[in-house]
Amino acid sequence: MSSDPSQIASVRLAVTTSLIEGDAGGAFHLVRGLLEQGIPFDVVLFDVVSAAHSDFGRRWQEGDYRIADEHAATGTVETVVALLAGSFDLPDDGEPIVVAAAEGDHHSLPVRLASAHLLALGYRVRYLGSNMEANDLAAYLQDDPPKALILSCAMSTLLPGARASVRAAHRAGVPVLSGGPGFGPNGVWAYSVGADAWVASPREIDDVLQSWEPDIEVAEQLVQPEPADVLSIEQHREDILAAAIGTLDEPDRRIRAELALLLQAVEAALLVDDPSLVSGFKAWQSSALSSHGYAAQMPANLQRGLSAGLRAVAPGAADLLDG
Ligand code: B12
Repeated sequence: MSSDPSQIASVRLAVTTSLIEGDAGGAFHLVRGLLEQGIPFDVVLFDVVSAAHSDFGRRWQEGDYRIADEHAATGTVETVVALLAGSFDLPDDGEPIVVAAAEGDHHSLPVRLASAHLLALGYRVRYLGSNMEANDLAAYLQDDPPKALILSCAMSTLLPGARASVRAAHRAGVPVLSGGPGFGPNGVWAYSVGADAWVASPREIDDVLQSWEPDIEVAEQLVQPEPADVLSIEQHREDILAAAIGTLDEPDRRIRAELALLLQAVEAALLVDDPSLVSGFKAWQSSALSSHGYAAQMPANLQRGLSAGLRAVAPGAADLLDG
């Protein structure tokens, strides 16, 4: 059956209301109704369930809700996607696929959506969830290598973790198809961390898997060796952050967390050798701090403090941050 856009829009609105109320049963009932009418699974998954979550996320960022409301909505949508995914039998003859979020990435919804979509297409999907530790991932993939690892990364600050995940898959001889906003605009940083392919939407995964001819050695050749400043930051992280905190006037918990994130952005930019990652992150951080009521000079203070902390141990990183 073809999908009626106005019906899809009205169910999407009703699902958004269920998410606000934390009502997974109500949301599941609504989307099951669409499936029973013959609306395609991918339309229900992405244009209704995921889109309702995005609607909620937008309202959340505009400040209408609290952090706990976001957790409730994401938990509710995850339950709905898990229920949908759970209605498929794992096909014996489906092509084996493993789906996971990068090491350090706690965003599980994108991987749940990708898994449900691939299950519906008949793949034999193993879903490993968020923050999959790279060494454990390598051992798991080695035991029973799938056709590919589908790797998600939600934030560019997490690219070092994504690099560890890609390397783990390659050690096991498994190619990596990557996706998520963490890999940058149009996936610009996916290949710098060694991924074999990148797609903008989970809907494109199947086409790539059916047509690609990945070459792990070639993908690894595109990765530059880890810069010395990255190793130096790893060794001195606590000292760098302590020095930066010392330059600020009684920083609260949020500000300390923002400093650590800014340092991660610098590490990620060094890893992919792209200063625009830091400038993009600084712009996002300024607007996030301002919307949480911090003084206009706070972002510049954080940058100055971190630069001072970095200068002695990783001067190239300090230059990058100042640039
Ligand atoms: C839910 C959420 C969380 C939850 C996640 C819970 C869970 N169980 O998943 C929690 C609370 C854990 C969380 C934590 C954090 N989060 Co968060 N989070 C979000 C939020 C609201 C939704 C993310 C999501 O699930 N999106 C669903 C996906 C499917 O939507 P999408 O990204 O639009 O996806 C499209 C494409 O990008 C693509 N795609 C996306 N992923 C993938 C993957 C694959 C494989 C493929 C093929 C395609 C693909 O397909 C979709 C199109 O159909 C976003 C804001 C937002 N609205 O996106 C912030 C957001 C991602 N978080 C953010 C931040 C800063 C954080 C924290 C640092 C907050 C903090 N101070 O602690 C931590 C970091 C934790 C960590 N180390 O991972 C920022 C990132 C900003 C940046 N510059 O990078 C965002 C953008 C919010 C914001 N604007 O401030 N977060």
